[in-house]
Amino acid sequence: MSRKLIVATGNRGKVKEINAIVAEMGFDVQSLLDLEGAPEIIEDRDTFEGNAAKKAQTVFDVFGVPTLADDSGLVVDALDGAPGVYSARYGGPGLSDIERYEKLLHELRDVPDEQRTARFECALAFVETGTPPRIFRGTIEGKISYSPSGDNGFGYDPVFIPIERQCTMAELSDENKKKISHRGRALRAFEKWLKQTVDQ
Ligand code: ITT
Repeated sequence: MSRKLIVATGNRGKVKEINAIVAEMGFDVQSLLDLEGAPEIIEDRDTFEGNAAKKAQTVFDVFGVPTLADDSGLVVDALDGAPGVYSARYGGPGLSDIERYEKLLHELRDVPDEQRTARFECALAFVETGTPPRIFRGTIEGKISYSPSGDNGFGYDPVFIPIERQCTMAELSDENKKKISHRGRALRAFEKWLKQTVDQ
């Protein structure tokens, strides 16, 4: 019988990317988009790890099912690390993904190429019965483009050029994004740990 897992996110882009990987691991997955009675979670921690742990623990406490949460964002060096943990709320509530990355491009309009360095970071937190949250991390380095390009992925993907690539993250296939992305890397760390705990 497959093992149940709740993916504690309501972000459709994340659900798609995470489900593709954890379903392959043999989990019977549900996200907050499938569940009624999901708690509201105030993301008030100042690190990706802190917010991921809070999301996973809060959802686990309500449903009692092993839970994986993702907190992630874009860290831009020329903006002293912004938007960082505020990536989903950058520019204020109610903006679309497009309005948010347009604001970012506007803020960086006078920043020269060599200073446009940035990275996506992801912290995954996994909670199951009787354990504190376990954290898995992933990062991808890159640069912010001057204009958006591509329509795959979500969020800031159209304006992020991964290091050693000539295109934005939104121009990569799902398969190629998974191989190099912050989330793909964190998920592989989670998978490795799971295999080790099963083998013990
Ligand atoms: P949940 O809390 O429900 O998971 P959220 O969108 O609010 O959804 P976060 O607080 O972790 O999640 O914010 C992450 C934001 O960072 C996300 O909304 C995107 O704007 C951006 N982001 C994270 N991963 C990304 C990716 O792979 N590609 C593009 N943008 C990404």
